[in-house]
Amino acid sequence: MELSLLLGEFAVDGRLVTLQPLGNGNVNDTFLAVYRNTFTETQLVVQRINSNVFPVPEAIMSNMHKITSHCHAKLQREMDSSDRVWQMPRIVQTNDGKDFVKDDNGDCWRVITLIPSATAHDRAQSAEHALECGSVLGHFHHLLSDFDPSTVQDPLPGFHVTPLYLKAYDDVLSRDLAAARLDASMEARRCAKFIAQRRGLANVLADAEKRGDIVRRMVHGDPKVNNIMIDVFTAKGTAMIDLDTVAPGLVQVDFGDALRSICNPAGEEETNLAKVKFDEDLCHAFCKGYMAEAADFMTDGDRAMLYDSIRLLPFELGLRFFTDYLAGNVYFKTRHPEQNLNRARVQFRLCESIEARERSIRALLDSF
Ligand code: GN1
Ligand code: MG
Repeated sequence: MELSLLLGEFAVDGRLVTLQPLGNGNVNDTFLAVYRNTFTETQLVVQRINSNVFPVPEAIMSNMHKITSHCHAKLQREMDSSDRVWQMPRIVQTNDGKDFVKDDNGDCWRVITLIPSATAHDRAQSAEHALECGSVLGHFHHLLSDFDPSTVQDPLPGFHVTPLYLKAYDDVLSRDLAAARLDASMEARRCAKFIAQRRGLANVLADAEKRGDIVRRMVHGDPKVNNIMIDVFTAKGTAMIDLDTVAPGLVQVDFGDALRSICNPAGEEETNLAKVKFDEDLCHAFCKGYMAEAADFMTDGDRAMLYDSIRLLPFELGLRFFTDYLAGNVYFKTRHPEQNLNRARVQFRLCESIEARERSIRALLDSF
C-alpha cells in the first residue's frame, strides 16, 4: 500500500503536501508529514514501528495511550504552577478511532503530533543545554511517579537487563560469523577483551535491586539527547519524545543512559576515539537540572547507585552494538557494515573515560 494512501486512514484535516524522513532513530522509520488547507498547516510525525525489535506493536500503542493520557491530564492540572508549558506528543487516531493501522506486510503505522517550534540535537550543545536535558528527564520521572506500573505491558522483554545482554553476547560468540569477524579485526578482539575484563559490572544494578536498595518505577528507557526536545524560542527543555520503551524500570538506567549520551559531545558515531571523553561540566549541569526535579522521589539507595549507572550504561550499549556487529547487524540500523563495531568502540572508550574519572564523578554526584 502507498504510504499516502495508508495515511488517508488517519483523521487529519487538510491535504498531504509532503512526506519526508525525520530524525536519526536506530530502530523505527520516522517521517514528517505536512498537511495544509487554505488557512493553516499541520505537521505530524508518521512512524512505522520496527516489529523486529518490538514483538507486540499493539502493546506499545496501548501503553502509549495510557501513559500520554495520564501525563496530559497531570500537565493540565499543574499548568498554573509550572515555570513553562511542558509538552508531550498525542496519538492521532484513525477515522474509526484506532491508534494505529497495519499495512499489507502486517507492519504497524502510527501518527503522532509533532512538538512544534522545538528541536532535538544529536549531541549536547552547551552546559545550558545539558541542564535543560536534566530538567526534562527529571520532570518526566515526576510526571509518571504516580502512574500505576502494573497497567502497562512489557514493550521489549529483556530491555536494559544487562546480564541478559551478556548472555546474548556469549551465545553469539559461539557462531561462525562471530568467530570470522573476531579473526578479521583487531578492533573487534579489543572489544572482546574489554568485555571480558568487566563481566562483573553487568550485575551491578540487578544485584542492588535484589538487595532491595533500589526499586522499579516508570522510566523512559531511551532518554538519549536526541529524544529531548528543546524550545527554539526560549532554549528551555519542553518534552521527551520516543515513548515506545516507557515502562517499569530503574531510574538509574535512565540516568546513566542520558549521561552516556549527553556527556559525550563527540556523539555516538565519532570515528576519532581521541575525541571521545566523558565531560564532567556537562554532567554537573545535567545533574543540576535533574536533581531539582527529582529531589522528591530520589532515595539514599537511589543516589548510592548513580556512579555505577553512569559506568554501566555505556558498557551495556557498547555490548549491545558489539553483539549486533558479531551477529551480522540484525538489530540496529546501519549504513555500513563496520558501523556497529565503531559504535561499540565509542561506548567502550567512554566507559574507560568514566572509570578514569571515578573519584571526581563521585564527588560531583555527592554535591547534590
Ligand atoms: C536505539 O532508535 P533510537 O535511536 O531512539 C535503542 C536505544 C539505544 C539507541 C542508541 C529500542 O534508540 O536503546 O540507546 O538506539 N532503542 C531500542 O543510539 O533498542
Ligand atoms: Mg528509541
